[in-house]
Amino acid sequence: MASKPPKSDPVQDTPQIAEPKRAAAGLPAIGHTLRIAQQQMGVKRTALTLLRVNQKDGFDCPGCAWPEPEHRHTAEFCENGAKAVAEEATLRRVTPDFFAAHPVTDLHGRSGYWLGQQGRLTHPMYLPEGADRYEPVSWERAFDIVAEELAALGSPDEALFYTSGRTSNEAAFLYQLFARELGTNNLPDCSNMCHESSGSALSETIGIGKGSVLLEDLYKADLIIVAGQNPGTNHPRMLSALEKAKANGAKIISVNPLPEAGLERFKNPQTPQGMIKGAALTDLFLQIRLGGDQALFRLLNKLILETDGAVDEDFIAEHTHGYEEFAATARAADWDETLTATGLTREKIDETLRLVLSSRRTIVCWAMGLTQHKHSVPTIREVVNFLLLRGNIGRPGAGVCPVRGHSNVQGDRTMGIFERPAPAFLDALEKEFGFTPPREHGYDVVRAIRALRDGDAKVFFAMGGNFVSASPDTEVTEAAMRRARLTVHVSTKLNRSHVVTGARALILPTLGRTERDLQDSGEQFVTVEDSMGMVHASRGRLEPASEHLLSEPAIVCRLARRALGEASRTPWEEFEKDYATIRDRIARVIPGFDDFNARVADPAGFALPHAPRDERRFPTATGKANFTAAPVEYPKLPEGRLLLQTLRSHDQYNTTIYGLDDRYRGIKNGRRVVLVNPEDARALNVTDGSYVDLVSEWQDGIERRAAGFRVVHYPTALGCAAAYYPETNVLVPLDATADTSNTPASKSVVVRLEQSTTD
Ligand SMILES: Nc1nc2c(c(=O)[nH]1)N[C@H]1C(S)=C(S)[C@@H](COP(=O)(O)OP(=O)(O)OC[C@H]3O[C@@H](n4cnc5c(=O)[nH]c(N)nc54)[C@H](O)[C@@H]3O)O[C@H]1N2
Ligand SMILES: Nc1nc2c(c(=O)[nH]1)N[C@H]1C(S)=C(S)[C@@H](COP(=O)(O)OP(=O)(O)OC[C@H]3O[C@@H](n4cnc5c(=O)[nH]c(N)nc54)[C@H](O)[C@@H]3O)O[C@H]1N2
Ligand SMILES: [Mo]
Repeated sequence: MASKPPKSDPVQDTPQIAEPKRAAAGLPAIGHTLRIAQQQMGVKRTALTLLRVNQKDGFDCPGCAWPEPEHRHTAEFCENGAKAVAEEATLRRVTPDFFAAHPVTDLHGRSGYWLGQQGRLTHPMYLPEGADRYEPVSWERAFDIVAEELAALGSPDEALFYTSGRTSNEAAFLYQLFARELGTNNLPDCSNMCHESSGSALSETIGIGKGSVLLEDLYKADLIIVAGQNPGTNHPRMLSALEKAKANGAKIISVNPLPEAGLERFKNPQTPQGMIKGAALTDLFLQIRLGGDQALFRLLNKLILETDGAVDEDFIAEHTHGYEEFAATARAADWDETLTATGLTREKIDETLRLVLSSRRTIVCWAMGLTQHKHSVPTIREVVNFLLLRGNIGRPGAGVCPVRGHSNVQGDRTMGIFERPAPAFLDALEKEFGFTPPREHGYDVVRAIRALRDGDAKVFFAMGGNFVSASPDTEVTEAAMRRARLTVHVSTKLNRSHVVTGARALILPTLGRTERDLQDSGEQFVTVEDSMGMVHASRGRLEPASEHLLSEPAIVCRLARRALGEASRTPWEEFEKDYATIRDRIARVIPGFDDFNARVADPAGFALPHAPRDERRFPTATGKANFTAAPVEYPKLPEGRLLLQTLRSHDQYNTTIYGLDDRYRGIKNGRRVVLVNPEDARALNVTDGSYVDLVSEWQDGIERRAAGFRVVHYPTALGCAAAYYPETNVLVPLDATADTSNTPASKSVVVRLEQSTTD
């Protein structure tokens, strides 16, 4: 039997602390998964659904963007993938009766966890101006309302079209087409808060903003460096790949302020011996200070340059640009400064260098630990320098591997969800659809919030996600949203963005990945692109959560017809009926998708071209791979302060909270915790178990406060604290962003701890 959602709220947040775990996955993980899944779906649906994840005729796991292995096990799902599926396939429902019983003011007082646990949205709902209750609305009326507000704008650039990374290629392509036919490039997306820094650094240096390795490259590598990533929780299937790489002889270095369980030891749930014994994954753990990675890679580059024969001179001469200037800068790297910035010892760095020099094929993987700092773009460029030096891009077993988050975030970008589209992409749209796309750049996430705040944007439309909770500076963001004329959310589940609204608001409920998508021409499938540029089909099989749901492509098509009217010559009706016709257009507009419909029929999918990977061709401004030289930066910490990173627990998917435990870190039944090194805690005079407020200090002089966090003594790097997002987003100043990519610097927030007044 599926259980009911929690009744009381706030759900009691009373953290209990045990020793952090040293191993990830394995039996406890499976037991835990089934328990969570059965609470949401019941026993039978759990079995049926989980068997379909990532199977040849099944749906793409909505958990993360890690690629599918070629030979899939019958149960190739991971604990957290299963939780993501259970959240969507839940039997709980949020009906019009629910909204009648819960005015918006009531819902606003609830936690994000409680909201999410209520179940799937079943009907389009409308919040009229001045009202305190959402009421059911017909789809026709809903589209009329959006069209009305769009028509009333002084310019299409007063509308914002946000995307979260679960949206399929087909829906994303239509969505950006609609926005551009309307006349705006305002397409902020979750990527702006996520891997934008990777995209910025990689496009400039290697000519394409995507990773250059395939799964089989990991199996061929001699050395894999995993920096700023917690795969045991966020990309559990990556651990199987690392295990295989290791069996093939690879060494693994993990670079992280925290000793993360999955990287220390992995118990593979897919193999009997793996479940019992587990494999030690990390050969060398570099417990780095937050933001110290650029300094680390800079020094390694200096040391490589100083080693005879360590540099791949032929590669550098033939394929790269900017070597001399880079080399001069790198040679000037300073040991003392590096030790300060990283908190590492000379011995650890020497050991790292030995592993680096004895590897002929090196891969660097990274995620949010590298992308969410002020100096993230130069940090990732330094990683590229590091790989270029020894010719580690564009050959088997080597390359850059930014590990993406949302399951189709990379595909959405490929489909044109980007506020700064390439001119060639717009030319192709113009030619195919016969309209003049806007050329001026649009707003990214941070600029979109400023535009709402300043009254420059008035309509906010979201294709998925939870903008209000995911964005930085919660108070500023909430106030900005409230200034909108209209906020619209295409969603599967209730979240905070539905209750912090503009003057009017709409919730448009949609199908999830797991559900059957039936249109006039028959059953449809959609496509997604994983973190390694592999495109494949995803087909839901479950009965939709409600008969009133529309698919994301259908919502865009109907809205476009209503809002653009006669002005649009695009066959929206045909697109809605048959998604194959959308793919035909994608094939004509986006390079690498030729014969899309035919090729996607192959269950293994197909790889998109990647010039650096496939032919060592670098489509940059110089026509070569670019070395770069930038000053080393790292966060400087004033006396008595800590540097706080805001990260994910094991029981959450971004702003969706599955439960209150963070099993691998030994934390139970509470999320308002702050992990502090015992030595720092002593110096700051805070004991384990005491309650503190986190107060962030930034150059604007404004103090931002998150109250009532339990201090947990934890083996994190000195000076570096950690607490969960989104509770801590109140602390991240809107303007504290990464240079160039404008990504919120949510992994380096300067805080002081104050005795809590609210414990
Ligand atoms: N179950 C689950 N899966 C997910 C998600 C989820 O919320 N839940 N989210 C998805 C999304 S959208 C994304 S983007 C990914 C996120 O995947 P991750 O990037 O793994 O997620 P975070 O929890 O933000 O973890 C950041 C990691 O980097 C480390 N770190 C922080 N700062 C630094 C630094 O300065 N240097 C170094 N070297 N390390 C640092 C942290 O200690 C932590 O281990 O996961 C995706 N998959
Ligand atoms: N402080 C701090 N802030 C961060 C981060 C951090 O590490 N620290 N990480 C950042 C990162 S990496 C990211 S990616 C963003 C995430 O930002 P978002 O992508 O905006 O947030 P999510 O929590 O993933 O969105 C969850 C909501 O998506 C909806 N949803 C789920 N599936 C579907 C679907 O199939 N279709 C539709 N239409 N809706 C669906 C549900 O209603 C659910 O409530 O947050 C960012 N914010
Ligand atoms: Mo992300």
